[in-house]
Amino acid sequence: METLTQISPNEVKLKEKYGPFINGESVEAANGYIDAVNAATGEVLAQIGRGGKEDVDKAVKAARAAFPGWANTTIEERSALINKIADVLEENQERLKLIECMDTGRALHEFDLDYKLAIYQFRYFASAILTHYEGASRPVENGYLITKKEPLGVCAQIIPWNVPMIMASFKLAPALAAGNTVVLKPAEDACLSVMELAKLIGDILPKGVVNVVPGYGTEAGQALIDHPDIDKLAFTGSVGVGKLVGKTAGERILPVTLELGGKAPHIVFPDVDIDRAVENATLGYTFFNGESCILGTRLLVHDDIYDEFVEKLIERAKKVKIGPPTDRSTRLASIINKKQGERVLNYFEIAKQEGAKILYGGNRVTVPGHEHGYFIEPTIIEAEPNMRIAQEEIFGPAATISRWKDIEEVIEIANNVEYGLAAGIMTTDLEKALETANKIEAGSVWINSYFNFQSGAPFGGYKNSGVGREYSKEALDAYSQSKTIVAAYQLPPA
Ligand code: TXE
Repeated sequence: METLTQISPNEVKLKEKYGPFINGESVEAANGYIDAVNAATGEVLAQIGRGGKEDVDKAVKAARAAFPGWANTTIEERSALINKIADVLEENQERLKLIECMDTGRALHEFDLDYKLAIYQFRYFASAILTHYEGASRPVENGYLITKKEPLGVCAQIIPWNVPMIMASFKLAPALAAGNTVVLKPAEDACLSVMELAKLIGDILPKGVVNVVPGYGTEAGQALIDHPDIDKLAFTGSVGVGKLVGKTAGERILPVTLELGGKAPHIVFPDVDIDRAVENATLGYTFFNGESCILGTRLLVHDDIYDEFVEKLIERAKKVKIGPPTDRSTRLASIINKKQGERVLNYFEIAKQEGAKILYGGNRVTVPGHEHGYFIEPTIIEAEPNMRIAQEEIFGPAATISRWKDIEEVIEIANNVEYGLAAGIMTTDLEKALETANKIEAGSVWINSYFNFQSGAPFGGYKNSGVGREYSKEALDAYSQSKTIVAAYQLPPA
């Protein structure tokens, strides 16, 4: 693969303007446009619609009008069409990866995983829908009982900027498979690949089935969750906005799926091969540029190997190549924007004030030609488990590290956070690993291999990490409702 350091918007043939995608076409945004910028260089890549009430209303109306037709397609038809979405994503993936790389500032090589997961997601739900809703009926006295699954209607979905295509696929695939129509609001900070996907989907699905309204959270996002004609809310993002979405769902009695933050423990037992464990731990806290809720950001290392592990972890951190996002050899690139970059750096200051020790990193670095970007060193912080730096989501390439001696004690530490999205365990003793995994309060636990995503494996959080599960048949249930029909052969005697 060619090594590129910088790509111009022309090379990936970006459009100048991406208005909201409504009823099968890109339309003019009612409230004008905002700049989509290259996170690392600051270059304006394109204009995206500044979605507001009017655009959201049009999108919901289009989704509502498309709903009966889509809901009445057979599962075989829907399956075939969703597979076609996977096909076009596959065909267009190299271009979309470049677009997303520039838009988010993340290293290009990472998008191989993002797009693999996104494509799998559409394929998985295209297939799962064929077997999930098998007919169920049974005789009852003087008649029959039938249970059936029905789609919910118009789903409002809001996604963040860190992994746009993964997020779009997690939201769209199960909703469409279950027979719903959608209004999706991607993040204002990175949505170009999703706008491109909308166009590709527009060539496959009937008009109005998928609508995408870009824009700010407080404008397009708020207008979407407040719209009176939606039937389901699905959100991935911060806990703060998640609570707002949850509150709206509660007030309006709408089903809701929330995927919020994380602060995953990564527990290292003393029996591990230290070099391999260091590799897995490094991947676990630096991948996705550190901007992901599933990262293993709390390293809990057994006392017996702690010193050697720390030494090797630092050596490994020194080798993580920081560079231009579009260079395929780069392993760590730019944080999405100044606000998030400053937030990460501020956490390092908080850590120091709390008495935590920065063992390596902690600084912003400059990459020539990319001075706009926030490139942050992989950062290792020795901290007490109750310090803010070890409790709050940093969303940057940083991990805290602390030692443990007793297994019950480390499980308590692992669970003593508000989050419960993911966790990692490294050991050669499978019995110990499974026993520990059982006691960990997290939706996903990866043993000896961080980010071991598998199709069909429910993904979601315990505690403040959210409500509901994606990536599995459970998501089909989250986008459907059951109806029970009890039919008697005849009226009871008068
Ligand atoms: O999130 P927001 P931000 C965490 C991470 C990060 C922090 C802040 O710790 O540092 O959140 O990130 C839309 N009504 N995560 O500020 O604001 C917004 O436009 C409706 C974890 O970017 O939650 C975007 O599309 N929508 C996370 C989406 O919500 C609103 C991924 C997420 O943005 C809205 C991202 C409103 N009032 C950040 N306000 C994860 N779980 O992976 C904002 N939005």
